[in-house]
Amino acid sequence: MTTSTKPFRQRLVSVPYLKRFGGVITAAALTLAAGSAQATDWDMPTPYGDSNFHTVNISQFADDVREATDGELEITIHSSGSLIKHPEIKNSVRRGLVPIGELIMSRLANEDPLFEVDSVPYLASDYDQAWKLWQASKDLLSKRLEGQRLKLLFAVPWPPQGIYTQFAVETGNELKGVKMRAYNKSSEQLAELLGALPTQVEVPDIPTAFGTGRVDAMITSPSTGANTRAWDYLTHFNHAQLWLPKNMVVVNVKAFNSLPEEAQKALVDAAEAAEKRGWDASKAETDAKIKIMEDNGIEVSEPSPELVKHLQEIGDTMTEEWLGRAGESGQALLDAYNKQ
Ligand code: PCA
Repeated sequence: MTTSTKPFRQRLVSVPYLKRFGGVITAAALTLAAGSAQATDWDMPTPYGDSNFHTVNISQFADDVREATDGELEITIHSSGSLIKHPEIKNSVRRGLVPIGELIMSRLANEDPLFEVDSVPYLASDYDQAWKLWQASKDLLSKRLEGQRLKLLFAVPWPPQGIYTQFAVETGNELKGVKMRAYNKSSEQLAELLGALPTQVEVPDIPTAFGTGRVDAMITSPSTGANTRAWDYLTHFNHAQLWLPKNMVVVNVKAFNSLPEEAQKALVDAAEAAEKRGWDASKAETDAKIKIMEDNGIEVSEPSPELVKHLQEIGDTMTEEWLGRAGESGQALLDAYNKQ
């Protein structure tokens, strides 16, 4: 964990919490005791690694905030779940253990199906559709988060999701009984409907999960495939373009409100720039990472008509099932999306 060396910094992480994570608390405790805090240090956990384009994007976001506030607001990124593990990031921000954090939106599917709308197969499977879906869902999702005293700063999609295997996938029937790595409710459900055996594995744990035989296949993007060196344990990538799940950056409302007005503005402005930059980076990432995989011997293919049909049928079942859970708000969201 990184500890600020600058004096007079105020940490919004509770001391027992820092202790639990083995942090050095003396400087922070002294600073608070001195009561002379002039600038603010924020710890920002993310589940993803340093080289990932999302992490590069939030690092730039942190730089922009530092620059715009003249160093008054310093955001320190803690990547790969090193400070807080993915399943705890949202609640840690909510409870104020950390003021800000990044997580994948669809991870909140169990508390509210609306957060999973970006992971329903073939509902929005290219960047234009994903953007429209985001415009149609942004206010609704922001309101839900506000109810938890969280402010949604921005959201950026991963490249379209596909299927990684150790053999060619022609119809999808080959996936029966295969141990499939999943990362949210939809990927788990999709794997089940394909007859595969899903297991949730966080990105930093992917190489070990393959190395130890916990999984033999995975659903993810070209981005995560290349970042986790898929070629070390897999041979095929089917670019099925199922959905584009989004990461979001949320901030604790109390922490946000405690900032001086200029810093609040700096944060919101930097967030707006980060969202735009992130969407562009995501688009560029798709082709760049597919090329890296091909260069490393992964056979990349487009889905056959049989596979598309199979996946679309599953997509229809999942859309219906999702609507059943999401109810009227889900229908309103779909209507707003279809009007875009
Ligand atoms: N990478 C993340 C989320 C989606 C993606 O492309 C993962 O595989 O967990």
